[in-house]
Amino acid sequence: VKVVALAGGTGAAKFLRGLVDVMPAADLTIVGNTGDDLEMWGLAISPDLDTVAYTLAGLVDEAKGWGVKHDSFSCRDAMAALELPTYFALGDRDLAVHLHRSERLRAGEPLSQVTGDLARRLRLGCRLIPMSDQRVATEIETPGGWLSFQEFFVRERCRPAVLGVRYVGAEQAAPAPGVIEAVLAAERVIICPSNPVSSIGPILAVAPIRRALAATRATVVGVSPIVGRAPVSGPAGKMMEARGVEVSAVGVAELYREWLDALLVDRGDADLAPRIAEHGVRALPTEIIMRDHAAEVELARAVLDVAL
Ligand code: FO1
Repeated sequence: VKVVALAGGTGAAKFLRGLVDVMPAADLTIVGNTGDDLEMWGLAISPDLDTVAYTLAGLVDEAKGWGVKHDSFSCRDAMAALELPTYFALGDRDLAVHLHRSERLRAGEPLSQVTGDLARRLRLGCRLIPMSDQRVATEIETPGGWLSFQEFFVRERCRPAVLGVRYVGAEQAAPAPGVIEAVLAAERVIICPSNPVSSIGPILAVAPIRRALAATRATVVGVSPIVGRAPVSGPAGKMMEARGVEVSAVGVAELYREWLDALLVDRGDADLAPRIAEHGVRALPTEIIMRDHAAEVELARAVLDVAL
């Protein structure tokens, strides 16, 4: 079965680690969010692509859910001593990827080519494609003005109120090579358990990707990143409120209603099924909290087993 997964960072990466245990990695194409990308110390950083790649390669720092395990931060300490910005913590080992990516982007290679090559070097076995080779920047409107995603998320620790969210450049952005073909050829499209506004939102903001999702014959299955009235992690709640949808699996279904066939929700949210059905989405109560690798595998199996 050919599978396409739309993915953000940590939650998606854990889910995908389960998925490659229950299907041939060669049949999987991951389309990654690049709305969180940033430049730091002159380097091009793609946090969500790296989180997915490090997690599938067994290199991720499990405690943080991003970065490389057992990393050191000597470069950051030296930057701090020079009074340079260090709010975004790049580890010494992590820097290898950013240095290499930046060098190739500067030489004119597209991000998709660099990412595909990195996936091969890390022996992921599946395809990892950024949503677009053009820059799409997620920005958050706060009472103090617009912030880049990482300024809001890391520097300001998600503290400011969220008044709005925009995806700068999405209108003009083309999907990266292979994205549309993969969606159209897929038998299953998975919307990973990621922030629907800041992780999946940027991918859906690229119009040809939206159209391909509407046209594909694949069964489109999502996993809710919201349990009860709160996100499993991160600022999805504030962002969904800014979007004017309820912070619950119902709001997730509403945001994805044009494309989604089924949504895996927490067992405790089973009573939301009729309201989710109003959006044309079938709710499937499941254990969706990934406490350990066995739970990641179980959740992946549940997503592949969905039959409508
Ligand atoms: N998240 C943080 O909260 N603080 C950091 O200093 C930080 C550094 C960082 C470096 C590389 C990388 O790939 C990810 C990093 N992240 C950090 C995580 C990142 O902000 C998030 O994964 C997202 O962009 C949200 O999906």
